Amino acid sequence: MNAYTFAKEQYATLGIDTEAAIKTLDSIPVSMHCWQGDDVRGFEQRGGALSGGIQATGSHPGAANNADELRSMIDRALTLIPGTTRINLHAMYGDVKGVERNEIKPEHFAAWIDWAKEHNLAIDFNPTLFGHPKSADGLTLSHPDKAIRDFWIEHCKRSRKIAETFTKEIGSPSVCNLWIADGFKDVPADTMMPRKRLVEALDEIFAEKLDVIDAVESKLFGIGVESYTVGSHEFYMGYAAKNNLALCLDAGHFHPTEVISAKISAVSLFVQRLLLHVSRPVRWDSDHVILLDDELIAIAKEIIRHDLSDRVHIGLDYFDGSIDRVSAWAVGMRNMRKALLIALLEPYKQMKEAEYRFDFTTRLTLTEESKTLPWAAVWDEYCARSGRPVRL
Ligand code: RNT
Ligand code: ZN
Repeated sequence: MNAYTFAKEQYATLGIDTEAAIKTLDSIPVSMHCWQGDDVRGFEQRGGALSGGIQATGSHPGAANNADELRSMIDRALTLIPGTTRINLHAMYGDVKGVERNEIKPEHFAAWIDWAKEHNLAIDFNPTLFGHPKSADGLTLSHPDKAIRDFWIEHCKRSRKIAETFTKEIGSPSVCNLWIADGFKDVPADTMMPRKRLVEALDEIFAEKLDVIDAVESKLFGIGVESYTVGSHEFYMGYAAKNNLALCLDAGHFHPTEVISAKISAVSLFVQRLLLHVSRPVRWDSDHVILLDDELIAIAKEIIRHDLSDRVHIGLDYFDGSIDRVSAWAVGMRNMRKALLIALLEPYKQMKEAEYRFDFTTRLTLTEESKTLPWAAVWDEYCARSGRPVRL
């Protein structure tokens, strides 16, 4: 008997159908972030450093220098990654050399659309509001200067149009996520005014109804923006709920003992959609490659247990320049899917039933014993059937 057949039988005794799990696993989209491929530099070639309090470190050779190189790196990664993959682009990754951010158009992304169609990939999108002279004060959409606000508002409106073009051309709704670094290094006197300006700017950006899934991403702090962030969690939680947008929860954007897995069921009762930026913060929002660790599995379990995969969009968000970048994608994407598989194969029904009868002993026993169920044999089978390597 091979390992998979044995695993299938073991799971069947618990009422778990491994074939159904494999099918569901394969269909859940995971959006792969293009910015791991070039350490978040983009292709504007303005020579500016990454800003906004995020940082890619490491000097492993092979960072993409242009869109063709990036696409061929993604091509290689895709040969290692099973399942439904989407590609997550930032505005600075189009054919945008010499193009100002308030002038970007769908045509600057024509090569990405052609490539995505060829590969049967859907595309998600992000306006880029960092790494630019007009973000140098540390404020963009909340800047006191209306001309600067208007520049970024225009960039965001155009980004939504580009995302809508992806939706239409590819036939799958594009998730368009807005993150800004706006904030202060030191304690501000007026915490209110920048937030009021941000509300006004967002109202303008989202005024036009477009065929995209709009998301907004909060943050606690960044390097050089330690004391105050305009777009805090409470800010965007309120804004998203009130305006029916998706709320983006990034694993690295909260206090060190907070985890996003603990937020999913609560927030999902008040916002229609969530976007997850699955990342690994090491002591700060360091954006390390995600491991198959307890938190990753907890995130996957929250999505699967509550049947949220239609309205919780999974995207990865990390960038490590110290290792091979294709491997960084492959390891992280496979880990996300392994976590989903573990979640799909747990005896949740029995655990829940025990809990409902206040039988916490059985709940604990099932939780712990299920950790050594042979999920890895199912994973190997899934990789082999998908034509992807069982081991990297
Ligand atoms: C930064 C945010 C944001 C970025 C990407 C590049 O802290 O997490 O999502 O990582 O937009
Ligand atoms: Zn993020």
